[in-house]
Amino acid sequence: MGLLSSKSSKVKQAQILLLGLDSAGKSTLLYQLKLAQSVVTIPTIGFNVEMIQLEKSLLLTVWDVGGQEKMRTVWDYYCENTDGLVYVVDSADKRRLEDSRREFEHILKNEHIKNVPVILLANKQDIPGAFTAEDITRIFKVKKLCCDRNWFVQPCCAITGVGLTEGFRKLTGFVKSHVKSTGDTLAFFKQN
Ligand code: G3D
Repeated sequence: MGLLSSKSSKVKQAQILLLGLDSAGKSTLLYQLKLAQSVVTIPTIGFNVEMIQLEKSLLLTVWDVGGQEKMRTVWDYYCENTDGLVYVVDSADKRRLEDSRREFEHILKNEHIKNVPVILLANKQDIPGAFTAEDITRIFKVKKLCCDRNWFVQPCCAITGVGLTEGFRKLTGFVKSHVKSTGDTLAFFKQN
């Protein structure tokens, strides 16, 4: 992981949509990935954008749109030109798990992200009693809902960073094969 170096002029850019209910851990994981350290977060208002590069040739531009109820109504508008979806679940929030599942099911119906690869991050695995990645796979009916695309459910802890790189590496691989199979092209990243 790291920022673009001045030599990487041939880097392609993929647009990644990062969704999940508020407090799922999106801001924390973005900063953790970016800085490899935990930071104090404030609820996402509007959106955060971060660039993450796990491979020399591919830069992920990650859009964290925010998960509060009023922001969920605009998730659909961000789907256009998306190359990959990362959906973050607070695996310990049993009260809102059904809300999260319902939003997940809804967003997958968006035409713009049809067949687009999905990584579900089963976050907050450090909290005792949290649902496991297997539980989340079953409860979210991922096999059924994502039968038309590549998907993976990655257990993680955004505070420590455990599992994050693995999840985003998996996504990078999926995005590359999706682009190849659809014949789509990714834009080159333009440096100033
Ligand atoms: P959001 O961007 O999805 O809205 P945040 O969520 O990243 O702001 O995280 C919401 C709260 O969950 C934060 O706590 C954050 O520290 C916590 N959190 C995020 N990931 C994890 C995790 O993996 N484990 C645990 N235990 N907590 C996590 P505060 O207290 O700042 O509200």
